[in-house]
Amino acid sequence: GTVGALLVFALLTGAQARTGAPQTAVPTLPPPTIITAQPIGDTIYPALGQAGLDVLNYDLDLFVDRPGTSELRGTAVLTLTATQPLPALSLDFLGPQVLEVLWNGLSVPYRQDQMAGKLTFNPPQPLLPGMRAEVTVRFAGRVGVRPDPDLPLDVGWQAVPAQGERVGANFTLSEPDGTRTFLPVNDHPSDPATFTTRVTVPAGYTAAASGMQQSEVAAPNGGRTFTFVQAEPIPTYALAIHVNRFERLDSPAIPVGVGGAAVIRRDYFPVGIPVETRDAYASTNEILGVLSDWFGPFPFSAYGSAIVTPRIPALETATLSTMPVTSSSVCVLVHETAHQWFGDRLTLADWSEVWLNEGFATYAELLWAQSQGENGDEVVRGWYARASRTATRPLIATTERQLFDTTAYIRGALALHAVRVTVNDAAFKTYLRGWVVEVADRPVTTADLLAYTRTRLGERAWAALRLWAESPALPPLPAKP
Ligand code: MET
Repeated sequence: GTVGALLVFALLTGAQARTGAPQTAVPTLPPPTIITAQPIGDTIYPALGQAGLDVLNYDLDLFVDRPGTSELRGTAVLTLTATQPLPALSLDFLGPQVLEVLWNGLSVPYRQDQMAGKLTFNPPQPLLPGMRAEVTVRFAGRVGVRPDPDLPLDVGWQAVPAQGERVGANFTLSEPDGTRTFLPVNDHPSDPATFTTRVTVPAGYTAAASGMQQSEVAAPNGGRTFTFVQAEPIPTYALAIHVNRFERLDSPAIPVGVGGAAVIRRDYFPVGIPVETRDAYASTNEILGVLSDWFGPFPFSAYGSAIVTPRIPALETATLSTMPVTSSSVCVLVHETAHQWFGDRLTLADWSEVWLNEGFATYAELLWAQSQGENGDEVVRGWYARASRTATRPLIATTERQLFDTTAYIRGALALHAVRVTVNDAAFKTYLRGWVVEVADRPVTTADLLAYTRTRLGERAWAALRLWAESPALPPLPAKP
């Protein structure tokens, strides 16, 4: 936790400092300016993000000239505001060389520290609460993934080389902090933002991204530029970008949105994958129907999946779940679809709270099974047996390795079941729907859920959740009294 205390950046102290105005002869450097930017203070990732920075929108213009490689060039325009005066700005960026940083259109000096993964600069005046600014970052080069033995995969911009009949492809798989491998971002779920994503790809390729497709236009040499608008704020890791030779399958829109609004339905299947891969996705509309009954209106205006060929975990990228061929089952699809509410719409205040995503998404698998006529006891007993076989811990994670462990998923789901058995299903449904509304405009914590549970359902439900959240040992199997 000491890295979280304060990050100090020496700005303009020599070779690493660049100016965005190369036409000016390099002047004598001004005296070294020491600027400070404090990270958000995440308990698992203490260096991520900047405290007091609020990114409202990311406008991205990306060029994938050679799909299947790690080459990426582009421009990110961030619309920023602040919740405290910020004399220095510090974005998370592990990506390639930055070519230019503009502050409201004017070039500013910057420092790119690839070791720390920070792109730091001083605006001409501090960014004050209530002010808005636009920062433009232009970059080009090789982007990568962030290797990490404590995560189930290397997160970030994935490159899938051509193989046999299949062309090279790229996609994002970024939870928890992979977006910074290819974009300058405030890379923390407590600062969700909207996105406009323009992706230019070579002839024969399709780009897909989170949000609604706004246009597809011709680009030089037979290429195409696809533009997507993600109009509702999402955490940075939930941004999907896919480049592949895709077949897009459009299905009838389904009226499960806010106020019964139609949710656009489209799925992207890479050309050449086994045709049975598609079977699970035929259930998407039914899944949306069942889950919106329990959780309330679907929070986005489109939903579907983009299928990828590497054997990796699935991810709940917003409006467009990223689904490996090897995870193309209804159960995984239910889980990722539930995350659209829990993770993408409701966002985490801290990575240690990730069970609030995974526990709810796992619980959705039981709700789905019951909607298909199963009574569910077997699912719960199976979960309990699994949790009993594994080391357990209180729900709030204390290490990175715990983020996606059995406790986060299974004990998290059992905790919700422990709440459910204290009330009837109608009350439980109102409780789930209310939670989505209650915390819609701030990142969530376990403390929030406990307080909400006590207010909504009373002492017994609260005590049950508290036991499941806090007990060092595994509490007894939840059962109806
Ligand atoms: N949130 C994902 C899931 O359980 C896991 C991502 S692993 C970094 O669906």
